[in-house]
Amino acid sequence: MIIKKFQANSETEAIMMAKDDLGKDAIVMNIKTMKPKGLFKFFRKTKVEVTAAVDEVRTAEQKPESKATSQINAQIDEKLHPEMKQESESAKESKEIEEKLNNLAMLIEQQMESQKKERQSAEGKTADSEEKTGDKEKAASEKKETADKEQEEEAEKNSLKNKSIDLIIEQLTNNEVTLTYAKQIMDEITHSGNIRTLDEMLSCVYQKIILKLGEMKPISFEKGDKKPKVIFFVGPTGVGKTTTIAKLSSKLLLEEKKKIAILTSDTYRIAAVEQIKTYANILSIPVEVVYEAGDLKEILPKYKEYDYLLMDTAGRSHKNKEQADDLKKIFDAFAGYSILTYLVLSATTKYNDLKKITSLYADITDYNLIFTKLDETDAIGNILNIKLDTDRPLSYVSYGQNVPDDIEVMNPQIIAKQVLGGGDGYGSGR
Ligand SMILES: Nc1nc2c(ncn2[C@@H]2O[C@H](COP(=O)(O)OP(=O)(O)OP(=O)(O)O)[C@@H](O)[C@H]2O)c(=O)[nH]1
Ligand SMILES: [Mg+2]
Repeated sequence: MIIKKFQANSETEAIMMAKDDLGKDAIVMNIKTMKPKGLFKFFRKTKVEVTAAVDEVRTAEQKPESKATSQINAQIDEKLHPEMKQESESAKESKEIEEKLNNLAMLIEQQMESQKKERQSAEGKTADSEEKTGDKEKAASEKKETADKEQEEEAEKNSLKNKSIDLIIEQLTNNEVTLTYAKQIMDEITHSGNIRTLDEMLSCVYQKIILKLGEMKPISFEKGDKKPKVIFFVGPTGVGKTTTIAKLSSKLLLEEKKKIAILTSDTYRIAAVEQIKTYANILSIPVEVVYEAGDLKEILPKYKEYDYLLMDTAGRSHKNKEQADDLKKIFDAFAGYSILTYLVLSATTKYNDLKKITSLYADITDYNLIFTKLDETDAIGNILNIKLDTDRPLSYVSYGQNVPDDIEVMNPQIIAKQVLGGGDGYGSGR
């Protein structure tokens, strides 16, 4: 569905603009008088705004989906950013995000309210003329009118609710949440039966996504863990495993004051050992090269007093079974150690490939998820898809090449906001 707003000096003019742009099948969803006051005071002149919608299928030739999406996003941004600009930096957490979503809900509710008022004023005019025909007749017709009006209002509310559900599903799928998961989220929310207002609907979707993303699992010691704890970084070629190790090493060393060493079994690529040594030298962290699993017998006793051993591995093609077997051997060599494994995935990888990769690694070990390259895409729905597919904990996100700055523990509120079409996510130069 394509939803667009048209502003003009009169209702007729705005409707004509809508029909011109969207075609004769366009349905008028709402008519609103825009007054320069209240929450949306940035509307300077009194104008009439018509919200019109048309089925995408009918307009597919003239209106590609991406255009519709950018229109909706632009509308949301246009309404929400003036408030955002006035907010202070420190208020950038959950309260602010919820406020943005609430404002979106208020916008939709305002549309409902103004539609109701306009209908009431039209009915008021009809009632005035009826006054002349006699009080009794008027009372009877008023009763019927009230019942009709209530019915009409209920139907309108339901239709607007359905349109809002469609709009939210469209936002989610545009950001690459699968249609199945988008529908599942909306079903869970609407079937809970507690949603009374649109404000509540948006708030529930936002909260539900945060809940589904679950608790983050950054590097830490857990009950029963032994020192040194071995942190594996595995994943496809070029996703950012080595860069992620460099970023995290720096944080663990400088911010958490941990004693760490880096091990690398990536001896396949000529420059790989040099790459990790360059980072490690800057931080004065020891590096050990593990050519084969047997080397660990000599290497490991040197690091008994260390907190963490960060293990870099060669990028594996998820199609190569032999490479997967090599990795298993290295895991086996660490039997008896406390191990935490991160599967590093790029947010730019296609969903179907991510599914294959995650299922391959599930055969090798339990893992936690790191997503890299969030700066290279806005559509980060795959984070939610893969979380729901695998039920493995999420942990860090990386959003640039700068070591050590461009990494942090994933903030589910930012992800939830971004998949709902909110700006300022990890991909926008944080
Ligand atoms: N834009 C962007 N680039 C990144 C990010 N993380 C890593 N890179 C870049 O991706 C490229 C590959 O990074 P590596 O750390 O070598 O990736 P790898 O997974 O170790 O690669 P292999 O060892 O060959 O499997 C480098 O150019 C990195 O600078 C990120 O979050 N965003
Ligand atoms: Mg590497």
